[in-house]
Amino acid sequence: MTELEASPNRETLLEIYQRAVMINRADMKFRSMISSGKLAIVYYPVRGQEVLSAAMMTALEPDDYLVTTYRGVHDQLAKGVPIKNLWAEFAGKATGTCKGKGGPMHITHPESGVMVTTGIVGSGLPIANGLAISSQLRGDGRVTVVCFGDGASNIGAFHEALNMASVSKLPVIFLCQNNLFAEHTAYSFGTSAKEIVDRATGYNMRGAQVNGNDPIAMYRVAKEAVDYARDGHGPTLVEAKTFRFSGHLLGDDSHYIPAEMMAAAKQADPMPAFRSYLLGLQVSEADLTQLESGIQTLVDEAAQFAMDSDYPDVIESRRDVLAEELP
Ligand SMILES: Cc1ncc(C[n+]2csc(CCOP(=O)(O)OP(=O)(O)O)c2C)c(N)n1
Repeated sequence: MTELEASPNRETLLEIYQRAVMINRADMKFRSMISSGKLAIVYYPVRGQEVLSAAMMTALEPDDYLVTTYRGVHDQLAKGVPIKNLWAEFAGKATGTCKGKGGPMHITHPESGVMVTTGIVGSGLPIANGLAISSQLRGDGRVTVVCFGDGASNIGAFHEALNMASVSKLPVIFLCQNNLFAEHTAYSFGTSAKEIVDRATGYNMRGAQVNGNDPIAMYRVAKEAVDYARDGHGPTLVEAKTFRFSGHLLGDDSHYIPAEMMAAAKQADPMPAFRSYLLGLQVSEADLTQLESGIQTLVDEAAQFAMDSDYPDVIESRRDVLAEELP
């Protein structure tokens, strides 16, 4: 762990840990419910990327904006989407964040700043610019974070968005969660840049590269980028290095990830490492266990809430779609 001046204090670290555990337990619950046939959805695992997202979202204010992707449950939970409504939306139920009409790939919850979740790779970046322009015009002081993977940095929209954000000094953070694989494609197979952060230079933009699995380093980089944007200096491209501990989606056996690479990543699992670090800060084992079991209860209750909720009435499919509501 790095010990730097702008490091998060003990209270902030506990906040990050709490969010990371929520993500971790939710991810495991989704897997077990899908695997046992209780939930029939396409699921993009986030195990391994918990700390990165928890640290980034802790550096934001509740009304800051977030745009994320299909692999976004870590971002959404860390940003504060109520877990019961998130779970219900995943299950397509009327109590979901979008009344069951969006599903896992379209989680939207403006009350917690989650404005868009998209399944179209790279498409979130220009949308984030739009949100940032609105903040700039209104002078509301909000910062927008847009999350995407390493593969998305090869899409045209990435390059257009970085150029525009730099020209207009938009209050936006481009957070590339570099997990070294795009769908089933290794980084070096599809990405020309040695480091994604180097692409910031081409757009005369501030760039920062960080070990996203280190909560202290990740929080510091996140906070600096947030302060920079909020103070009117413009965007930052953050490349956070991480790893996903499973295939692209649940059911993908990840055979294309070299076994030794997977083993090394699991050996460096950020969750137990973070836990040990907190114990070293004189946080007691009893306090951590209590925190973890409290979160497990919330996750279990959210899953049950989703299962017990009704599916939307068929009329819902026609509501909120056209400007004029149909009778
Ligand atoms: C425009 C577009 N092209 C292709 C796809 C199919 N696709 C879905 S996810 C994905 C890989 C994206 O990888 P990356 O950006 O690294 O994100 P990760 O899944 O690793 O988080 C691809 C190619 C898509 N959804 N949208």
